[in-house]
Amino acid sequence: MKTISATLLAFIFAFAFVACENNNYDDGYAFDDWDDDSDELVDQDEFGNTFSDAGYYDDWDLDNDEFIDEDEWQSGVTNNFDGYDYDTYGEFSDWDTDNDNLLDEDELVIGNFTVWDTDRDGNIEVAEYEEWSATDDQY
Ligand SMILES: [Ca+2]
Ligand SMILES: [Ca+2]
Ligand SMILES: [Ca+2]
Ligand SMILES: [Ca+2]
Repeated sequence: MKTISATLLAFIFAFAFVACENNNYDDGYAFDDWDDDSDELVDQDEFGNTFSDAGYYDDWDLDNDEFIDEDEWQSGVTNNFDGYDYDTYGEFSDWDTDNDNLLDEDELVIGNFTVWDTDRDGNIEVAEYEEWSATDDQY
């Protein structure tokens, strides 16, 4: 019983948090907003949380069918990453790790994280964040 109520509480909290974050949808996000534990690093969990809360998946999903196909991925990459390097960051098939020809939210988060984490050490540092946030208006 204790586990259930704790889970429920976590759910309610998460829901309230998401609802609150959505109010800031158009304001853009600073590095500190992504770095939940303020250790000057954004790990993949922190990245995924803010990516979801900000509704970026919906931005990539142009026809709102809850999946991202190759055309939508192409548009997203072009719009978000000025000078995207396909050799370095991968083709659609590299992002689509389960090979179903669609990107779910996890695949989109990991793909984006990999692009941002330029030195591939598993954390986005401030310099890496600024590298991409300087070249686009969205993130
Ligand atoms: Ca952190
Ligand atoms: Ca879609
Ligand atoms: Ca997939
Ligand atoms: Ca890094």
